[in-house]
Amino acid sequence: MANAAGASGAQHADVAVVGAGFAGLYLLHRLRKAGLSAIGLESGNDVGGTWYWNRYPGARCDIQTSDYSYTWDPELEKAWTWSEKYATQPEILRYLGFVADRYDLRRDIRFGTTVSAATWDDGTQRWLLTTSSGAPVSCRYYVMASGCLSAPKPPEIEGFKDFKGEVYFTGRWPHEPVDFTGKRVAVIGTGSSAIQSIPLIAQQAAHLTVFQRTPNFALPAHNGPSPADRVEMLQKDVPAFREQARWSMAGVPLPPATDFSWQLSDAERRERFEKAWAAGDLVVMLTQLWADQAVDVDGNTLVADLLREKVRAVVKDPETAEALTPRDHPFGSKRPCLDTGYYATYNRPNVTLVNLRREPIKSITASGIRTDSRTVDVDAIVFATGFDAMTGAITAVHPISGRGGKSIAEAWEHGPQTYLGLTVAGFPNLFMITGPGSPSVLSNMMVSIEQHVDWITDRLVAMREAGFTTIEATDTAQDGWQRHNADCSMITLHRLANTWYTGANVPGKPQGVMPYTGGVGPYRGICNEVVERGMLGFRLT
Ligand code: FAD
Ligand code: N01
Repeated sequence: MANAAGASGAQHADVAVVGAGFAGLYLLHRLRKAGLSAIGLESGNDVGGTWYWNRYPGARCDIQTSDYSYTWDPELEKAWTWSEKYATQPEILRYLGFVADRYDLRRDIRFGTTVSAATWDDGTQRWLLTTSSGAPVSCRYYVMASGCLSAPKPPEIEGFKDFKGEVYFTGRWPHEPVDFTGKRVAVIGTGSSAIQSIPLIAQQAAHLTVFQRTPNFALPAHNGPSPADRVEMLQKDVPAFREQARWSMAGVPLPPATDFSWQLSDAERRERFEKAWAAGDLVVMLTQLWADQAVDVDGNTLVADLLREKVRAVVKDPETAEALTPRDHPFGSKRPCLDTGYYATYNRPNVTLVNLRREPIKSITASGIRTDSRTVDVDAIVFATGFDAMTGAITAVHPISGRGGKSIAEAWEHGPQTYLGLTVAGFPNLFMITGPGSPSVLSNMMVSIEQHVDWITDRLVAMREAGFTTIEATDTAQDGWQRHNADCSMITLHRLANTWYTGANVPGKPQGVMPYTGGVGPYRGICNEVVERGMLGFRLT
């Protein structure tokens, strides 16, 4: 619990936690249990983070909910049962509300409060956070649990403000019901958010026009009850299942395939592929086919070709099928999507695909969207245009001013620099949950979030016991971590795609593979080793 406002008018706490999503909630719980006072600061009016904001039709998780759940309390695991293999946004939000109630977390959170700036004071060795409402916050430790996909990308399309109809952002969907019945609707974008919402919007709208710049790979979710084999595997030994996930590459306990593509016949490869297709699971398709699928272009092309066949098998119009077929990036180098009836939607008479590679958007007008070759008048535009990912929510706090007054924006001018994706040299006592340079979005986020929350809380407790009050990464350690990240990213194919993983989706953003590509298990081992070797790479005072 935080102290009331002090003489300076600031509210004092040991730790300020920005964000009340999966990360912020677990962190608040752990800090409280450790006897540290904490205050949560959240822009939204309730808990949930991603699942509070992304209320668009069809929003679901794409990691099976058996894996996409908290694992830190066995009693909590027993107290909640998911209704589906991939739960809907309302169910995940209910789960987070249930957790907040069960552990009485809301009382430590200031909702409707955005942190707008943060300044380190060398004299007091504290951070002072400026907030959009209420008292500023003075804290010893400042943790950005602010999300990797929480800052929607502003639409950079000319004329956006001229449109007179309804405007929606998938990442800021209204809380009130939205009804497209009888309306002409445009969706801009064909990433995961669009691919989930398009089939449902098409069922309601009089006409739906999808504006696609880059087609994505998408697999059928085959949603329904959790698969029996997965439930059995989990129930047989819950702690072992969770531990295996923690030491896996992607945070899901499936050992990757070890045969190489060239060791398999065409028939064997097809058999494995069809099995993965039927499984309706991204992690299965990304890791279970052959060992070279994620690291070698030829091994990857074999998967990608089979996936491309599937588009042609469903979409009747050959020109539309070709436009929907991804050809510009290896499978998995960009986040693939999980869909329910996505491709079949393009066989509906009320759906049109506009291929922006052939006819780019020129502008948005008062009545619709103008491309190089036509104007499409609509009543509503849905921007499914994504996020300023991984760094957007951090740099939106401006300035975050560290030692000597240097801001994070300056320190990251050429791209994010971190030590372990957890800390930044020159910014003492600042931590990020799933920050750039950690496995983060390349994993089941639950595993990565819990590992970061545990690591940070354990470090704060150890520091308190040893009488330290500040912790800061050294420049040497940070430089070394950057080099290691770059080396790892040369092994996978992520560098071959223009994606939000690399910053390429935001005009002007420095580019480079932002998440750590070495896997969550190896990463966990490194974080543990840092501790075992006396906080290697950190200066403690
Ligand atoms: P968030 O849930 O993003 O919460 C961060 C919170 O911080 C937000 O509520 C935000 O309002 C708040 N905040 C940010 N800046 C400030 C500020 N300056 N002041 C105050 N508050 C602030 N991951 C998976 O592993 N599996 C999935 O299936 C999956 N599905 C996803 C589906 C969607 C639609 C999206 C967008 C993402 C999905 N993700 C998935 C990633 C998802 O973001 C994480 O799994 C997880 O929910 C992140 O939790 P978090 O607490 O770290 O961040
Ligand atoms: O965003 P995206 P998202 N003009 O960046 C297009 C997670 N998630 O919200 O590719 C025209 O993927 C852009 O085109 P291009 C998941 O990790 C998970 O869909 O840049 N088009 C692209 O098609 C996911 O990866 C789920 O050429 C423009 C789209 O908009 C991440 O969140 C569901 C444009 C943006 O796609 C982000 O997904 C939802 C412009 N000016 C999200 N600007 C699950 O299923 C952008 N685009 C669990």
